[in-house]
Amino acid sequence: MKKVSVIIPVYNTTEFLPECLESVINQTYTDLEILLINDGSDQGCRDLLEEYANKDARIYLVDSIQRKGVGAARNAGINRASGDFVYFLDSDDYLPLSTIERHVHHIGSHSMLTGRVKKVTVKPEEAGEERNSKVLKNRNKTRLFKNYSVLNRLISMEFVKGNKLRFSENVENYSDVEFLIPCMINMKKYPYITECLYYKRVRNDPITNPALSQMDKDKVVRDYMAVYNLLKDQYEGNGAVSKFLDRQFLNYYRKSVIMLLADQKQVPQSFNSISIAAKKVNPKALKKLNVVVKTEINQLRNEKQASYARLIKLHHLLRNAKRAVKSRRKVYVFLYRNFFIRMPMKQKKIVFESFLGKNYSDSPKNIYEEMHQNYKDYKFIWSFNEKRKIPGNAKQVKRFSLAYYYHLATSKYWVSNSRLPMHLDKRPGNIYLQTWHGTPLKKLVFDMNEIHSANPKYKLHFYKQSRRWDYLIAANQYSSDIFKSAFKFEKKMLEFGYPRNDILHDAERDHKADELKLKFGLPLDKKVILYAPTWRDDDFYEPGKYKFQLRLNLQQMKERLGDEYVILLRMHYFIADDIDTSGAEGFAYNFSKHNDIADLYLISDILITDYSSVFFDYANLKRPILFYTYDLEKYRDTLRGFYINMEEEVPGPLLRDSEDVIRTIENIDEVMEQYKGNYERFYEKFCGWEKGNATKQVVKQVFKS
Ligand code: C2G
Repeated sequence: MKKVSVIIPVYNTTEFLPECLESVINQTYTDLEILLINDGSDQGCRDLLEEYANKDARIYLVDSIQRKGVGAARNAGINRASGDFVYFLDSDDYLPLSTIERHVHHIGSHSMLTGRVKKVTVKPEEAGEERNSKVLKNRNKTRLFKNYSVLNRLISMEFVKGNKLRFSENVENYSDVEFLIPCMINMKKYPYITECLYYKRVRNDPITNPALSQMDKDKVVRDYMAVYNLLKDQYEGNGAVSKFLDRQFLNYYRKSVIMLLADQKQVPQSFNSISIAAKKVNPKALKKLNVVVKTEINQLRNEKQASYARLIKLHHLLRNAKRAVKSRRKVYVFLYRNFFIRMPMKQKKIVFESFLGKNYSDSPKNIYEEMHQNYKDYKFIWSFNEKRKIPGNAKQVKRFSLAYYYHLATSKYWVSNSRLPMHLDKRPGNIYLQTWHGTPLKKLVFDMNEIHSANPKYKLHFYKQSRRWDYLIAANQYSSDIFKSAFKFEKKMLEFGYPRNDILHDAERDHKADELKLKFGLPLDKKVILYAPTWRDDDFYEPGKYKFQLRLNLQQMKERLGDEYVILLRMHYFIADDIDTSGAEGFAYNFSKHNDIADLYLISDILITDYSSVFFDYANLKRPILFYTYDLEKYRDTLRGFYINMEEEVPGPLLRDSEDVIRTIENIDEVMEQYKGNYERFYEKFCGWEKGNATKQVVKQVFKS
């Protein structure tokens, strides 16, 4: 059997290593030499490498205390390798178990065989039946080298040694190009193998532990220029390679450099390295360029930095204007970015928004109501998706309308309980109060390992959006501590409890509850159950539109509980499905579209929820809470993870099916007696700060009056 040297550079990828190494040591092809090249990793990572080296005799650890970069690590692997073939694998990636066998089985006398690199955010489901691989002999070489990567290529050692193939060592990025160019020159055929995958992990956290490709864009561009300059000099005499490099450079200029320079501050930083490279481009290669890019390249070649900066600015203005005409929203964003944010900022104007404009509720509502009664010299704007009936003299704007962008651009204060869009720029002097929308049970943002929800860039986007927050409200010490790590929040935490919960401590709350029951037309002689579940990350139609299947048997509940109770169904604001209450008329009422859940807390005698943060608020009423956790293991162990141990800490029973729920309600007093101790501890830890005056304290702190 031919031996394959699998070369794995490692730099602080502890969280990804087990999946990577397990996928190598369990390969169906066993004649492997597994070379772990430690590139100056921290002790934790090094210990894990040691552990694996002791676990499998085929694993060898090549140590470098100092970090030298992936190029140097791979070169060290080549020097150490004794196999007939080399195969490069990054330590945050992993392989289907038949990948190396398929390569060895099909490479024949070829110098290199290339398979597909598939980008993944979460572990893909194992494919059903394994399909056979075929070798496509003559793949187009430029296509083969389009991703500048040596990954998922089986390469004969003779070819590597014969052509002294090396990786660049003085750059972090694009160190593979120096290795690949001689391959392109010396290979007669460029065979591609089908059904032979390599899983390239797209790290969901480019802030805490970025992959190379997630590093600062200017560093990436500078590395590209360094590699281009090096190879242009190295292959000066080789017309074909030189032409290939020029074409690649101009593509890269259009695709990446221009985008980097959308931020004018980047021009002075990167101009020199790009100018040096541009001078090396053969003038003939400039012929097919459009006039704007051609002029830019000539400015670079003639080192005209000032006029180049003006030109690139005009380039982006025209580009954004051209893109803007594609949609009304883009026109508004263009006007917002180029005109509205240059208009005077009104010092006493506030924009409010709750739950992405979906309703008039939560802490922004309470803060608004406090202010429109006591701060008459302020102007109030509310952002909604649809017009709403609200008190006071606030101006309502439709979310994402022209007025929406105008008022956000010219208001000193923003108050929201959820994130505001990425494309809003924070003006100097803007004050952004993020009230957030609940004490977290489920792991949030940077405390989540895998991202199963619809947006793989969730962490990056969240990081950028939350950098604009000046104030963040925490309802308890537990939230304050968690928000600092989960959101990487370093600015002013407001620790007074939740403005939205003040009503739960209002002396008039029972009176208000009776008024509400009358207003909603609910029978006054019946007790009320509120069912308020949360959403499931992996069950969606599209981002923000989630599915939900009701697992409560309403007919049975009506039969067994209908004499004494009615039930209010309140779906999470992400749920797009309409809940079917047919057959439970007069018993089940759908309140998913009702503005403020706090109204429903007031009139409810029992809350049924699952992993939603609603129970932290409802506990302020010290009324029974039941947890209908029919998918506990999946939700806790796969989807999200929890900050507390539900079985031990929550103030009520965890129930697994509809029958459990009905029986528990039938015996609610005994059941709640069992949870008395839990409930007191829970109340102390999570509701201790709530005194009914959080709104006043927040307003005083933020609006400095
Ligand atoms: N909510 C609601 N109806 C539901 C569920 C939630 O009105 N059926 C409201 C409540 O105000 C709740 C908030 O939405 O506190 C957040 O809902 P969660 O179910 O906790 O889920 P999520 O939106 O993911 O927020 O820190 C808390 C987390 O951020 C969770």
